[in-house]
This record gives sequence, C-alpha cells and structure tokens, in this order.
Amino acid sequence: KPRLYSGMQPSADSLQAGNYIGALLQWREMQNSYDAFFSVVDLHAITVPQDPAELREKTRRTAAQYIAAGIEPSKSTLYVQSHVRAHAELAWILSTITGFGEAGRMTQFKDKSARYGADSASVGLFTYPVLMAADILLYQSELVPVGDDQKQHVELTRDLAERFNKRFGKTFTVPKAVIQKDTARIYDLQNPTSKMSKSAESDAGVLWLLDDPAKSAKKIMRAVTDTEGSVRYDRENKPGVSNLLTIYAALSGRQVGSIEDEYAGRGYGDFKKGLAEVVVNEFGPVRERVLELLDDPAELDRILAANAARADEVADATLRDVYDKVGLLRRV
Ligand code: AQP
Repeated sequence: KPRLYSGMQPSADSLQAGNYIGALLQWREMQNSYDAFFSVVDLHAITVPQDPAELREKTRRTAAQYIAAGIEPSKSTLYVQSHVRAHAELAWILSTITGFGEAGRMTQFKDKSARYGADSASVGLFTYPVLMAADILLYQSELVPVGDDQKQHVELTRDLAERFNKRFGKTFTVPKAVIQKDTARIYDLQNPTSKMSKSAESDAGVLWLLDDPAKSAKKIMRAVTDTEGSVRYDRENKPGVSNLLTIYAALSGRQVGSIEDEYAGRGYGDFKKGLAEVVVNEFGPVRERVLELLDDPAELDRILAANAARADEVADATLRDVYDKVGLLRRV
C-alpha cells in the first residue's frame, strides 16, 4: 500500500469541526487504502508558547480524538511526534540544505510572526516547514492530505527531497499534497468568510468536538445567516448558510441538494434545529468515546508507545541512510 502522512497540532483541549470534517473524516476513509501515519505534532505546537502541563494533556486528548473519530491504531500508525526522535534529527539535516531566503518566503511564517511580533516569533516558528518536511520524508510518504494553507510547505518538502536526492543520490520519495476539497473547508459560525480555527479570537463561532451538546446546539442556533430566508448554497452571497449546509452534508453523509430540498420553504430556525441534531448525533458518541479513553491514560499511553515503536522502525531506516549519505561517521 502507498504511504500517507498527516498530522495535527495539540494546540487546544478539543479539536474543532473543521479539523474533524476537513481532516479526521478524510483520514478515516484513507486509512483503508494507504499505509497511513498520523501524528500528533507536539514539536510543532511548541513553536509558539505552550504551558507544559497543558501541552501534555492536550497531546493525549488529541490522540484520543483521533481514535474516537475512527483512526484505528491497529490499522494506521497513530503516534506522538516527539516519541520518534528521528523527526528532530532529520529536521536538522534538512535545515542545512534549506536556503534562508527560501524559508523566508513561507507565507504562514510571515502571517504568524506578524501576529507575535518579530522578537517573540521563535526561530522554531521560522523552521517549522523544515520540521514538517522531515515528518513527511522520514516515512517515504507518497501522499500528504493537507488544507490549502499547507500547500506551500509541501512544495518546499518536494524541493528539499529533490535537492537531497540530486546531491546525495536517491534517498527520499518525493511526496504529493492531496488538497482538501472545497466542500471540506469549514468556516467560523460568526464570521463565515474566515476558516474555523482552534485559535480563533472568539469562541462563539467555533464548534468544538468535545463541547457539551447543548452548547454546540446553542452556537448553531446563533450562527450568522442572512436576510433572504431561503436555505440554498451560494458561497459568495450566502457564506453563513452555505457553511451550515457544508457541515450538515459532511456530517450526515447527504448531498447539499437533498438538504436544500428538505428545507425548501421553511425558515432558518428549522434548518438550524435540524443541523443541531445532526451535530449532536455525530459528535456525542465521539465525545463519549474520548472520555472513556481519557479515563484510562495508561492504556492510551501504551497504544501510543506501541505505535511510536512501529514509526521508529521506518523512520530510523531513513535516518540511517541519510546520515550515511551526508557522510556522518557511524558510531560502532
Ligand atoms: N476550518 C477548517 N476546515 C477544514 N479543515 C480544517 N483544518 C483546520 N481547520 C479547518 C484541518 O485540520 C488539520 C489540522 O491542522 P493543524 O492542527 O496543524 O492546525 P490548523 O490547520 O491551523 O487548524 P486550526 O484548528 O486552525 O489550528 P491552530 O489554531 O492551532 O492553528 C489540517 O489538516 C487542516 O487542514
């Protein structure tokens, strides 16, 4: 089976609906046809300040959400990035073949450093894409499912793989990004032109996977719509309603058209009530399962350790080859 790699940052207590629909649901599907590696990328998370105790907890919680959403640790390799040392080691090697200017062109760094200010933006935030390249290349991944915003980082990964192969001989598989479909992009409920995000400034527009169902229902009832009053998909003129339709379709497995038909001639209130039910039915059991998993952290840690050992095997083989190729003396 072809290899696939993807990951998420443990940057909040709960994942949000965009992470679930845009990433987890797709991963769950793909794990059947690919040799998939799914990582909780804690080394990436510390490129911005994190509280140590909270980070540990968020890492477990993120892993639990992967499992509860249907990523099977016996089918996919589901592990914590920092458990596999090769990530940091390969990132160092790759940083030595990355141009300073090349890294400086990454738009995510420009955005994030503008947010934090030049002096509080870390060097780690600057080299974030190099660590991401290491994540992907360690496993000789062919495919990398990512959101649109990560496309540039996968391009850099390809460039680095090709550069390394050319300079030192064939070592890495050159990966391809699988860009998430437009219908899998979820927007903020209060601000439906910007993407739903774990780090949104206001909580009101974010649907958390682990939120109390009544709270999620309330947020949906208060979601921004428009004055037209008809439930139809029109991303440009009706971003709020279109976003709700996208969520409805993704979580119910129905087509947008059939949902439009069902609510034709009915108001937004009915439509939102219907959606709230769909969300509660889908997220409720996931939440229950997460709570069960978190109830036995030792068992969860054991699963993660076993999966990290599996990841180590593949990663170490690549790293050993890389060390040899660049001329590092083997320790005997
Ligand atoms: N709104 C979204 N719609 C669809 N997909 C989304 N993803 C995130 N938001 C949406 C997908 O989730 C995965 C997780 O990526 P990440 O944890 O590296 O962070 P992110 O993409 O930056 O997501 P967040 O929630 O906005 O996190 P923070 O606030 O921590 O930066 C990716 O596959 C992404 O496409």
